[in-house]
Amino acid sequence: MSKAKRYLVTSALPYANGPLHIGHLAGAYLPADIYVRTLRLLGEDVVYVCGSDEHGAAITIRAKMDGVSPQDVVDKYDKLIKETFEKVGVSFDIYHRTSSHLHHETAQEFFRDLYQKGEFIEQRSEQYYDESAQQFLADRYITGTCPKCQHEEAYGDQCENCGSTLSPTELINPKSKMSGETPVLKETTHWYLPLDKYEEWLRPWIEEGVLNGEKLHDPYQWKSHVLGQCKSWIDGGLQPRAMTRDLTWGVDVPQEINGSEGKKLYVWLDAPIGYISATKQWAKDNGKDWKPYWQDKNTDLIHFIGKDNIVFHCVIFPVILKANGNYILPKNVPANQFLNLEGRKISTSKNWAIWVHEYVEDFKDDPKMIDVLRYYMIKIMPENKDSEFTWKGFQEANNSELVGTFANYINRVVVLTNKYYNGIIPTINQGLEITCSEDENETSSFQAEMNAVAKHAQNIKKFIYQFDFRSALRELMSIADLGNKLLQNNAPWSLIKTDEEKTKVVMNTAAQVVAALSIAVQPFLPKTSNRLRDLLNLPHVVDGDLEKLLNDLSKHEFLIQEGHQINKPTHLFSNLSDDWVAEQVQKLEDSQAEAGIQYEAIKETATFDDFQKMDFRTGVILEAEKIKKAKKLLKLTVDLGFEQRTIVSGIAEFYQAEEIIGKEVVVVANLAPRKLRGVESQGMILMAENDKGELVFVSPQSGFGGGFVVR
Ligand code: B3M
Ligand code: ZN
Repeated sequence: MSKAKRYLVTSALPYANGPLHIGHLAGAYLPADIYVRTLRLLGEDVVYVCGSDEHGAAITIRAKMDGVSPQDVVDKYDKLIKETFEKVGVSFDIYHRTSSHLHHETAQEFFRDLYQKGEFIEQRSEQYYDESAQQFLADRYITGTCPKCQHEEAYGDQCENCGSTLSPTELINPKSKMSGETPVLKETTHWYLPLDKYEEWLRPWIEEGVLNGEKLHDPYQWKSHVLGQCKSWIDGGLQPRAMTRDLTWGVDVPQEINGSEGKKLYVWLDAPIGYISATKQWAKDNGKDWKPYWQDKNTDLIHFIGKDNIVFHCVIFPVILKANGNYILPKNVPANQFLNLEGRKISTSKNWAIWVHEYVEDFKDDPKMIDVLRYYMIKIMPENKDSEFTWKGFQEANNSELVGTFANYINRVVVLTNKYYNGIIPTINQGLEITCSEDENETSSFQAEMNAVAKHAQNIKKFIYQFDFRSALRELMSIADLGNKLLQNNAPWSLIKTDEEKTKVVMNTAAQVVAALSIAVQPFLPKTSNRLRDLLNLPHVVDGDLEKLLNDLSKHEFLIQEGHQINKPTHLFSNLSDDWVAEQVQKLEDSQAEAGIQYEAIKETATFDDFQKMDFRTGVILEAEKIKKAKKLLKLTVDLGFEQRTIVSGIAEFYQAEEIIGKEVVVVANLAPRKLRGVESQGMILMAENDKGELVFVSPQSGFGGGFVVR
């Protein structure tokens, strides 16, 4: 495979149904931003596209909850999301949106092409229909119990708990998200993409990188968890998948197609095409040709996403691109795993999240805090496994690394250069020996130290090409470490008393290290790069400057010239106190508590007659045991006094089996029995959710606050 002539980089289009949280940033945006910034600094031709994903259930359910139109929802959040990305320095070449006319046109062209090529299977089938909302229900409009892991909030197309791909009719106890009622099955026609038909080329393309006998990518450069998910999806048997839905909001199925009335494109057909329409818009805005970026095999197409989007980017979208016939396929899909927060999953509904726009607002008077957030998020980036954001960890990364290593080093060089040479970079005799930064017992030289810096700078480039951003960041910090040791081992503050010429070599070399940092830091901490360049009285970094740095280092060229005047010292970062950490944690808990009073949208009004049908009985738990491979379920034997019941209850995350034996409980005794993990459950235990989102028993003695759920 030859080296790419150009790059088309995408980040997952965020649903415009709410603000961004730090998990989004760490997943699909920060890694992509570092990658494209590095490519630009290496002089590569790269276009980075994204935009708001404005269709699908995520939008219409939000609109219903807020009592506004879907367009109102997307207009509000498209604006907020776009501004937020700008403020944290995610440097798209275009941030577009899928409600645009150009996108609708592009998506319809794709559909028409697939239809005319006969790629679709037209199929009448039964779909869930909500009789009170008077509409068919697409996948995300239906929730129910996952047949694979019993997760009770699984969606019609996917269970986010175990990652299984589902179809709505597989859900146990399906409920409509529009009305809360049980939907009915109704006949409708849709156009299906026969994914099974493409397995023949899909499998070798994914597993070996080979398509029609040509090696297109190296699967060993793909993340193992990405390949693993694709393989299990293909091994599980690809099924025909409906590419249209009965919806009122989305891209219309081209109206010339018979039966298209009231039909929209499935959001996962339309959204990835958003990358192409965004590129078209970028080309229009910049007088460029979009086609080479999507249709020339010398382009590397890279999709940055979160792990829940792997199958759509590695299977469905490539199938659509290949079926069209004019498009390249992705070179890599470096999906990240998930970021957790203070020991818990980030949860929008429970407001357990750090909202990026709120962080930006909180620290709007302290711009360096944007780069502190970027730094810590790169340091803990969930590249190959889920990782954890803690405010304590945030403080440690800032205080010991950004302040202790990076900023202190730079400050010492600037202070001493101003003190000894009035801020003028000294002229040196490069032949003089100095003490080695790596080993205080070894001698070194200007050239040797530049070689050491060059090694780390080359490693930054290597790791970024491998999408290993954590290692790349460590290499950046190794350059600052090298500088610190150069000063420590040569002690210019003493050396100047005995050997001025040698001191000049040490201080000039130290200044070159600072100049190298000012360029190499830019992809990670763009604001810091600009502030550091200002401190050095040098122009801000521009495209090609990393390539120039690597060349200059290899030839021992000065990065900052002898005689150059730098500015007075200023602190790039400052320590964060324990009180500051406590304040952030408190803020998080307060916002979570507030959320506690924002119940899930209250369901449709239940009439008294509805409630009358429920038969509540008291009981005592006689036996309790975990159910194998079902992390949330306990199998209970409950004595109702007049009979004993077996009841399966989703409380295993909150209670140990042995601790609830003997507990008095309230049972919903007249629910239809249902099988969960092979066990027939004959009723439900009444539970209440407290303000921490934990489940507590509604017992015959105790009262309870807040809304209640039945488990
Ligand atoms: N809108 C975001 C998500 O599932 C989804 C990505 C689309 S990328 C084409 O989190
Ligand atoms: Zn599941």
